[in-house]
This record gives sequence, C-alpha cells and structure tokens, in this order.
Amino acid sequence: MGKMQEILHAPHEQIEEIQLEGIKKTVIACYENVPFYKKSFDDAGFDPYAVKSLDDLQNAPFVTKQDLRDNYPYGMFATPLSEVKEIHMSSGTTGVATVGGYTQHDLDIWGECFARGIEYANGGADDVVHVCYGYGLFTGGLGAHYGGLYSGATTIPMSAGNTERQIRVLKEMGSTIICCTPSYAMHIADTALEMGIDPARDFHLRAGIHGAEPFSDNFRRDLERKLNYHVLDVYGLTETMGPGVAIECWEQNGLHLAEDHFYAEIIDPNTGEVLPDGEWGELVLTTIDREASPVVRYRTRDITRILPGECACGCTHRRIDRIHGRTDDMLIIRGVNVFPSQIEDVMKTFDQVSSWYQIEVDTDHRSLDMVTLKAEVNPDFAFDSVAAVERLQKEISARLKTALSVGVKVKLVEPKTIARSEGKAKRIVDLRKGI
Ligand code: ADP
Ligand code: K
Ligand code: ZN
Repeated sequence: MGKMQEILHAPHEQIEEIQLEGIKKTVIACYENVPFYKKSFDDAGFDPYAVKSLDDLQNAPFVTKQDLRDNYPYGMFATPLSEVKEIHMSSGTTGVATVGGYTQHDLDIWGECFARGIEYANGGADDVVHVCYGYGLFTGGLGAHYGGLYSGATTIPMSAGNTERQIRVLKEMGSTIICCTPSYAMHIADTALEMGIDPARDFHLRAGIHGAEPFSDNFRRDLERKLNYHVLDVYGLTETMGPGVAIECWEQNGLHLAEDHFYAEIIDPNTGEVLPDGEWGELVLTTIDREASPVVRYRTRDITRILPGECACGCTHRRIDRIHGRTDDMLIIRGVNVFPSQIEDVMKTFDQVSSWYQIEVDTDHRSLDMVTLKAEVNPDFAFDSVAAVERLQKEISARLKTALSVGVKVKLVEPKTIARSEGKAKRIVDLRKGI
C-alpha cells in the first residue's frame, strides 16, 4: 500500500494523535511568533502550553477574516520571510484580499492534499491533468498544479481563458482529468458543442475536480452528461491553504477532510458553540502543520456539517457535506434569511430553465428590498410565446414564495445572456445602498 493509501486508511485514533501533536505545536508557534495570537490568547485566557486534548482547543478564541485583513500583509506569518517560498491572496469576493505564505513544507502539503482528489479518481502517472483554474495569486491554479505534480501525472498548466484553445487541447492532448470551477467546465462544454465538438465523445475525460464555488447536484448531473465523466467537488480557501482542504471521493457522498492537516469544528454562527456531528453550522478550521500561515480556529463563514458514519470507499477521514453557502452570501430580504442555494433548489425542479442565473437585490421606491431572479431558459424552450414565458415566470415565482417566504420577481432571459465567467460565477448582484 502506497504512503497516501496508508494515511487515507489510517485508524481514526491515529489521525487524532497526529492532530493533537500538530495542534499543540501550532498554538505555541502562533503564540510565540505572531503578536496577534499572543494578544488574543492572553485576552481570552487561553494557555497554549496547557493543551492536553483536542477538546482543549475549544478554549482558544476564534480568528476571523477581518483579523487577517487587519494584519495585512505579513502580520500573521509565523516564520521569517526568508523561509517563505510563495505568496497567495484570496480572490477578494467579499472585500479586501487576505494573504497566505507558504514554506517549502507548506507547498508540499498542498500538493499532497490536492493529489488526494486525483487518488480518489484512481489517477496517477498515466493521467493527463488539465488545469484551467486561473494561475496567479488565486490558489486554484497552482494548488491543482502542485496536486498534479505530486500525483506523478502529466500536468498541463492551461490557466483559465481562451476557451477555444482549452477545447483543442482537451481533445488533442487527451486530458483525462480536468481541474477548474464548475461554471467554467460548463462554459467549456457548451462552447465545444457550439463548435461542433461533442465533449462526451471527443474528449477523453474520466474526472473533473471542480470547486472554489458552490454548485447544485443538478448542475453536476448536467456536467457529467455533457462531458461524460465523474465530477468530484473540491473545497478549500486561501486562509488555510487553498483547494484540497476537503475533496469528494468517487462515492460523491460528502468531501473527505484532509484530517491529518486540518482540524475541523462546526459551530453555531450566532453563539460560537461547537455543534455535534450531523448539525449544520459554520466550519471552523485549525491548521495542524502549516508553517508560514497557521490559523487557530479560523471562522470560514462556510455553512456545512460533519457527516456522521463511515464512507463506503474505506477512507477514514471524516467528511463534510457539500458547502451550503456562506454566512456572508446569506441575503437578508425584508428580515428573512435567504441562501442562493435555496433559490437554486427551486429552479432545478423546472426543466425549462438552465443552471445559469443571477439574483439581483435592490430597494423599491418605498425602500423595501426587492429580489429579481434572472434565469436563462433552456435552448429548446419556445421563447417566442409571451404567454408561455409569463406563465412560467409566475409559476417559478409562486414556488419560490412558498419555499422562501419571500416574494421574488422572476425574469426569464434567453440562453447565453447571463455573463459567463472563467473563474467563480457571479450569482448575486446587490444594488442596495450601504451593502
Ligand atoms: P474569496 O473568499 O475571496 O472567494 P478564496 O478564493 O480563498 O477567497 O475562496 C474560498 C471560498 O470559496 C471558500 O471560503 C468558500 O466560500 C468558497 N468555496 C471554495 N470551494 C468551494 C466548494 N467546493 N463549494 C462551495 N464553495 C466553495
Ligand atoms: K523567500
Ligand atoms: Zn469516500
């Protein structure tokens, strides 16, 4: 059994030992090298030298994205710059970027973690890994790249963009595994079809390792049908490393955390209380062996749960459910909490609409919140019948009202009218003042 197989199948007690040893070192390294942690541990009365069990970590204070921003650029680094090999920054979806540093060891771990996705796809040296996440500060491109190298695969550093060229390379080089955002994979598939290339037949893909943004099961099935491959969801964030913190195995039944590198807790986002397995809440991560940018109890703002029980694949690392949305994506519409995923769940019950949509929030003349869902119809929907369009709009709107308790105006648009993205899709446009 290879080294990776060994760690993926290690008894959970052994993983917990690795976690405890790593966490003890991490909290001390943070305390001794990062003034922010020294102050925050002292203020909270948390003694990093007194950690004796994993539960003791619950006494440590949380760290937030704002804390990382406040310490921009190097304030959170626990190693001198002379040991830092690479820098990445978050894509800044929700504001000022945050910075992560990587020592050689951190880069090695990153490759190893992402390569687990390739391992779950039963991949290795014989695979051609086509990476079309953007290369650069965004962690997607290089994270997948290091994963490809680690697994021994032939790695093609395409980066995002120039979609027609992506399609030629996918076809001609016989790429077997593609890594990019799910929305970009869909755009590649649709563009290929327009070019008269059938990706299900003309590409040679076996698996897609797609993440960096949420996508519905319906979207996944669409992708799998169009590209004739298996989609594995990969999760990660710049603040703890990048893609590879958790990845789905072939079972597609939750994402296995890389538990020997990350310790996960689920908390109630309002009270901070740690929740039992199975309950939905905010994911909190502690790095176990990150050197340059360790985090202790980082609040990811991502909503998920720990899936209880064991996975049929035999991997012993616990699984998180697919990310339900992020607490900062949650829209508060006239006082009601709404997640884009809830809207998506309703949309996927209608065959006539595609997976491309945008949610626009604005205020009306009385300063009340107003939500408009722009959704593309499928190409075979007869857009020329005004009556049919209006009927469908009303139907979707009524279904949304029941599901969300919020009125949503539905505006159906022609196929291909919502902007396609090469990276993360922009699903929400909030035009309200002061937001
Ligand atoms: P930013 O916060 O600027 O988007 P990152 O590029 O680091 O910064 O993105 C990390 C975030 O992307 C995560 O916190 C999560 O919200 C989202 N994300 C990453 N992978 C997934 C995934 N597989 N499913 C859903 N959301 C994801
Ligand atoms: K350096
Ligand atoms: Zn599994």
